Amino acid sequence: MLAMALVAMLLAAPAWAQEKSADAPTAAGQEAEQPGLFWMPDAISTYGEGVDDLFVLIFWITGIAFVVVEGLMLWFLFRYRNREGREKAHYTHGNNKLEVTWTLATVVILVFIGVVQLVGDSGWLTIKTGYPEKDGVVQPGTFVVRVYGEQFAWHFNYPGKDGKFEDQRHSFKSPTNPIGLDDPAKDKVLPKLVVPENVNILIELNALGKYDANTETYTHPVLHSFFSPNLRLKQDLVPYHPGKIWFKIKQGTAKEGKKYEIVCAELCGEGHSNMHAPFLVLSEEDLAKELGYDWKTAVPAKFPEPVHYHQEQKEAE
Ligand SMILES: [Cu+2]
Repeated sequence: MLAMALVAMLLAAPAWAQEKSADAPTAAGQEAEQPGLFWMPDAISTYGEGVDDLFVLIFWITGIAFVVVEGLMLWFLFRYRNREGREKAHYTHGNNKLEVTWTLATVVILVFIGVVQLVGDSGWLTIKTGYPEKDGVVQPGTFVVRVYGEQFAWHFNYPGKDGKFEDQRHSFKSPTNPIGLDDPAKDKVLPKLVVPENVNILIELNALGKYDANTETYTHPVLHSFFSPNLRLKQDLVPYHPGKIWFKIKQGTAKEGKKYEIVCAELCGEGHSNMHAPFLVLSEEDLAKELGYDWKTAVPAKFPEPVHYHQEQKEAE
């Protein structure tokens, strides 16, 4: 009964959630976001809809199982409650046939979910294999960014006009060079992620340590997680193991210039909750203004080799 009421509430939610957001004050020039099914934020990546489909499918499978199991439990509690003249409950071994049936049914459901997300072009397989990069070479026409996460900030490193990323060392870090780029004037570093629409975007994720200029040592980077609810994308930043992610903004889904958000989704210290950055989808014109050059003329073919702590120390000696 309770479970049914809960499901009914969930189903009814989008209607009143929408009303509420329409009344809420919004920033100038920004439309109120229309929440999707179950309050989902707008999906703006090409595989976003596929992730939502999978979410809804799993929601219904587990939701129905939840209602059936809890419903039966409540019904049995009521049906076999203590009454005068009733026999006491006694232990029975169970029912082999029933147990084999529900084990096999679970296997079938799991295999079904596994197969479903392999087919089509918006499943898990696409997210994990669709990189616009082959054998370490970036495909032409790809928008490339190096992202650095540190306690507790995000830095977005775009290649400069020369179409190359600068090498990065912790010992180069300073207040005006927060990442520690070899020549920070040659690259573009922003505290926000800006991307174009409808092209492949390839991002390298790096965890950044802290540098102490007095002792000339740096503290090791820690785990963070790059999370964009609107992209339906989340990936850990593993120290010394740069990870790659890719996405493409589906044409017509993102509001140009609207402030979406990148957040850290891995508890990384006491400032973790402050670790978020703006994320904007821009027109080619606005993007050129932000970067100071036309990104299409400056696509790097490769990322610099990752540098490990010991290598950096050797270089320093
Ligand atoms: Cu964090």
